[in-house]
Amino acid sequence: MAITLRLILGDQINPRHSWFQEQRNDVIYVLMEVRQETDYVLHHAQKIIAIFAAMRDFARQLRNAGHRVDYLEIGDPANQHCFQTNLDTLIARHGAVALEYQEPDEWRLDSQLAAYAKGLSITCRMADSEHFYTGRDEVARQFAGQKRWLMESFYRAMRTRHRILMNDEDKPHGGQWNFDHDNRKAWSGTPPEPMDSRVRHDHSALWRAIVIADVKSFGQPSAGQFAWPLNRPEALRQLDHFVENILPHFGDFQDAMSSRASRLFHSLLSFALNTKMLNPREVVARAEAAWHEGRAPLTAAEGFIRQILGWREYVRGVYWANMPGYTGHNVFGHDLPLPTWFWDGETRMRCLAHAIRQSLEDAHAHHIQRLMVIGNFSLLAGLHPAEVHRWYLGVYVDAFEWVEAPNTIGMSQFADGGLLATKPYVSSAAYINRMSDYCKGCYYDKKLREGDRACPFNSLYWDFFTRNKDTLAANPRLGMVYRQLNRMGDSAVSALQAHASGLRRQLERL
Ligand code: FAD
Ligand code: DLZ
Ligand code: SF4
Repeated sequence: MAITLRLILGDQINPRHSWFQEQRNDVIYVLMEVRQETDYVLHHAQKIIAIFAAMRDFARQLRNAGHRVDYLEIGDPANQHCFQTNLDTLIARHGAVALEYQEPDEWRLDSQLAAYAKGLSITCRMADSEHFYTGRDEVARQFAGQKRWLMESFYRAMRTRHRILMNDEDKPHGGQWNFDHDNRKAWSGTPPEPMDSRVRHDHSALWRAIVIADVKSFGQPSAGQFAWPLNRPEALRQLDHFVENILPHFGDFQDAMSSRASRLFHSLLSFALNTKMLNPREVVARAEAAWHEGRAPLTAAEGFIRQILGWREYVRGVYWANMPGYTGHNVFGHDLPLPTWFWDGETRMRCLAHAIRQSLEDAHAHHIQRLMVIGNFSLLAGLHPAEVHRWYLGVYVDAFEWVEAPNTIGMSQFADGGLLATKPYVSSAAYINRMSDYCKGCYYDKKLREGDRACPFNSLYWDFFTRNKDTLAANPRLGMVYRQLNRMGDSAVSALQAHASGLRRQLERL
């Protein structure tokens, strides 16, 4: 029998892919737990466990459905921990005449597998992953010849093309494309944060295998009480729970933060989406239906759909249009190393202590913690964007480079000079105080700009705009900032800069 090997990567856990809809004796599915993937960046323990557990469960499902599977575990002595060498062995072992793989989402693996395929003497084919709304180059095609790319224009085109939240006259429901201005309430404790109803797993045995294989990691493994979904049925249950109980509040509190709540009204669906257990179309359809049926307000449904139909597809397009090279951008020439408290949360800045500790405990933080606390500080302080990128890529359970890098390098660090975002997302303490309870009880004073107890965000904010005047002053969205800076006068600005320089010299002690 002429055997075809089909490689399934750790973020391709999609039982609805057309590959699996027919049973073929001449196809062997291969999955492998390899050091090349665990080690390309230092990973959070939960990310490694979540991927391996999902891969193992997927292999089990495939076998139960009658498919042939060859699975290489992390501790298998035959495992050479590299896709090419393992594939060479498997091709020889099974006498395979063809290799197929689904399009990888990361440039790194895409080019690695393409180079490998070129050198093979057997047939090799890359299949569609059947997941995204858009092809890799669709965003680039929409903006061909245009200097400025805008997520909002892309999002409107997607709404129109896929007829999502559109009326019969092809106009957006509610007369507006975007309800962003309604999505900015702070959270005072009401309504209460929803219960976390996710199924818990005991992955202690898997964790032991990972440790025995000497895979390096950081963060809490939480192996005995593991919360990330194992498979599609669990992800669907999580989606149901979110749509029925949480989505109605998503819009109002989308940008809120709290020291008393880690999840607030976010979906926690990014891991299930990025590993393809869930398809973005079904998630969007559920949110749209909840609005149609009167179970969620339009502001909430639109806000949630914008993240998936808009941002998620858009950042992927930016990634493929700019790789390789995107992760090396550093328009401000920032070069400071990450303070060691990025690895334990031991800082007196209450906002950062909470967001970082939560990231280390849960392998998750919601968008505003990632953007306006950790990312905001990193940019204002002048941390090296490639180091910040590696931290984000390692720490979050949903982090895969195609989505993490544009968010970190582009949206959060503005290191690409504005390819993705129209202005840097930075703020002083005033914004963090408005959107959270972090500043109450913080060692630092949110109102002070200078002195030992002054909130570091304040002087760093003004110093950032002063240092980077040449790059930023012409940006029309920053006119107000520069007018305010001009009004402050040279000596006040110099004093703030001196204070900020002092802070940057002692980041470890903040
Ligand atoms: P929700 O708030 O419930 O949003 C619903 C879904 O929308 C998410 O599951 C996600 O699929 C999508 N989404 C929301 N915002 C974005 C966005 N900006 N870009 C792409 N998709 C989005 N998201 C990742 O999936 N992986 C990452 O590695 C990642 N890194 C980030 C790094 C930085 C610096 C920032 C600022 C954001 C990053 N994001 C990343 C985007 C966002 O923070 C996460 O998608 C979100 O926090 C996941 O939690 P959730 O599922 O509860 O999201
Ligand atoms: C993230 C990850 C990890 C930690 N380990 C593996 C692995 O051992 N085997 C595998 O097939 N995939 C793994 N992954 C997911 C891949 O890194 C992911 O498929 C690529 O980055 C493409 O997006
Ligand atoms: Fe963060 Fe400053 Fe507020 Fe403290 S005062 S929580 S450091 S913003």
